[in-house]
Amino acid sequence: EHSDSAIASPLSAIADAFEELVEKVKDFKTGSCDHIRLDTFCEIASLVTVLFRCLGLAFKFAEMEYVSKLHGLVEASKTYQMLEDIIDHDVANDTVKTSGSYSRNLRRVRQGLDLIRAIFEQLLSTNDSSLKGVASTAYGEVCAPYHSWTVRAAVYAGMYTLPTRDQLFVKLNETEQTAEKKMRRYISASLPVIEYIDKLYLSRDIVLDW
Ligand code: 1PZ
Repeated sequence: EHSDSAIASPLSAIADAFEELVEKVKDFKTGSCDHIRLDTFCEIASLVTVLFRCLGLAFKFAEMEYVSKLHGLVEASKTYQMLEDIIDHDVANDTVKTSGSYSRNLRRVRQGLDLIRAIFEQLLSTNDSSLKGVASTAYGEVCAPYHSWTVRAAVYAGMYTLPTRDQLFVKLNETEQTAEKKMRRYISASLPVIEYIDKLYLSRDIVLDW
């Protein structure tokens, strides 16, 4: 039911969806929060894939990677109801960090959401007409420490093919002015969700260095 508005303004749809989701986690610290349903999380995480399409062919690989991790979680949602259920499943089977496991896919999707947050923060704090610096800083902060040397080299090489800042906003059906508020809304709403996911691991003594 979100589809018309999602096409007109993908950024609005993304910000709206995260704000709705964050309602569930905002009382996490007081212990009175609802837990996040896996199917709901997958739906919301799939909204951000429109952003990849603005980046050009060089980032097709990033899109395919992200979508494949998300697909694993969609499959899991047929069996497991809540985010914590997949982590408990992998803890019990000693597969938390195993390639392709639910917990590992969740960790990767979470890194993708955090990367978008970092990109938006960079876009708000610079006026560079090129996206290369914005993207390199955000990627270096959020994802590079956890990616192999080969992947990092490919990503940095791809940075030269990114559209310009203006082209990005045009593709998103936005202007600098209309995008600014929506990016701020995503930053505020995604942070508690990201923190919530991290706590699911940390509370089970899983160190997040991978
Ligand atoms: C406007 C600014 C544009 C910035 C573009 C920055 C793009 C960064 C692209 C990152 C590509 C990552 C490619 C491959 C990563 C894989 O090594 C890992 C492996 O996981 P494993 O199988 O070992 O568990 N895969 C991932 O981390 C999943 C996908 C991450 C992609 C997130 C991209 C989000 C980009 C948002 C763009 C707006």
